Amino acid sequence: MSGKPPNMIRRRMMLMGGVALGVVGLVGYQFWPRPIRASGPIKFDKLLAIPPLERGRMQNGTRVFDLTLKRGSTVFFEGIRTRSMGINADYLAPVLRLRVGEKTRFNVTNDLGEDSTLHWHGFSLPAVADGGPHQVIRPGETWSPEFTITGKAATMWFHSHMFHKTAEQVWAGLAGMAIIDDEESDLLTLPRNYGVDDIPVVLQDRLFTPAGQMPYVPGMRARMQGMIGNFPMVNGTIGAVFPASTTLLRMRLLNGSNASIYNLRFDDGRSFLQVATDGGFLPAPVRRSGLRLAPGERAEIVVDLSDGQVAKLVNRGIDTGGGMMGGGLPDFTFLEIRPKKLQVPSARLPERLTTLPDVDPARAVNTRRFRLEMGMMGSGFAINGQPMRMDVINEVVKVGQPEIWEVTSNGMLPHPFHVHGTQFRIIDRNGQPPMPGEAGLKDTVLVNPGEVVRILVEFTRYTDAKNPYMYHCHILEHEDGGMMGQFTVV
Ligand SMILES: [Cu+2]
Repeated sequence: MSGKPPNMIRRRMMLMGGVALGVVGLVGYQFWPRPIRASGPIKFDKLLAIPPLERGRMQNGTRVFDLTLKRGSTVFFEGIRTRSMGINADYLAPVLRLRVGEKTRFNVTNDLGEDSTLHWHGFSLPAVADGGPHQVIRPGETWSPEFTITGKAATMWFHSHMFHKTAEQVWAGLAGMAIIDDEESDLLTLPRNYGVDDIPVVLQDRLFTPAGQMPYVPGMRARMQGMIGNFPMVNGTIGAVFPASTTLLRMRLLNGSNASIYNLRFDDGRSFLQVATDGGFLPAPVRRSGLRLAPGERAEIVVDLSDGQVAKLVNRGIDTGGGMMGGGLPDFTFLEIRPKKLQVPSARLPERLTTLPDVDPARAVNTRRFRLEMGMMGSGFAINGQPMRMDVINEVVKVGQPEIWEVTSNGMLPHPFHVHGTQFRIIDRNGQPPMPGEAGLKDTVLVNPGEVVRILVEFTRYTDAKNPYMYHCHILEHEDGGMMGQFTVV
């Protein structure tokens, strides 16, 4: 692991922080941003923010959501208002509750004063409703994509996908979680009382200045490895505590950071059960003691709190594979879960959760290769030698024909590869079948240096010769830099 302060910005911040601390003391701020360190400097004394549930309204058989992208200010540190962006909120968004089979419309109004988009990450939908770089919402305009929710019960998310501005706008807060239910999830005896035993856990880190702002100013290193923060947060709460009233707690983990790959575990080493990947339930719960979650990925876990002991969700720094370049993250705590004295006993978890078809690469009619490329100096981002260009369609895929996509990278950094408009399955990593925890439906897969990752991709429903979907690295600085391509489904 690599626990040293990873860059000069951070060291300079510490110095500036020291100088400014005196000044701040004078004006009476009670808390001061400090760099990420082993859970020390952050006081865990704030209730975890649980975003309100938004169920929309029914209008002629369509579920309708009114969403506004806006600027706001957020109190991350007592006494300091930090400029931020959000969706019907000052930072992040309400959790949208959706249902498989329901026709759904989102009226997305842009009050930011700058161009933006809203991408439905993980959803199978028509390309024109995807919210990628081509569905720009101009300031003051409203964009109203409409589609039927398909697939399975899952934890999805949505975020800005504005070309060259995704990293900056997501950093400011333009992202949120969506929970999809279906008939299968209705019947499972999993914790599902929102905010009580079933909680959203949006994991992020942000780099705060001594004045408590989080401007998006990537230096050369950040353009190369992505913007890494000095404070971890959960649902926008720094130093979050969740009082748990039940013996089992379901946590819907989403890595909503720009660039950080989190190595999650509990501080006391307790194991937990993973019940879902990006696109829905695993066939059966998988017992794990740690979980690596890259930007864009989700995992649902259930943790047993019946021992009544505090459980801290922590990042344990390991080398991300980049060596000096990758840097890795130090150890820190995201969240303290404090069981209440009187615990409500939870129902036993089911042994089977869903059925998934076997991954059969023999079904594939075609193989495509994607080589993720970057140069040394925070430039040269490309896929197969081609940096993202809005007017170039890189691939044309036939509907209903499964394909093998073989993904590799040229450099020393791991890259989370995300495909729009579908859920895929991992065939293998360097010839080895995926571990049980990623053997389910996926839309984002981490490609480690030197690794050949093969995925089975299929588009079954929508065709559009004109409007493309995207595939890209979900390290947002890499994406904005050009590690992205476009494909149509015909
Ligand atoms: Cu990348």
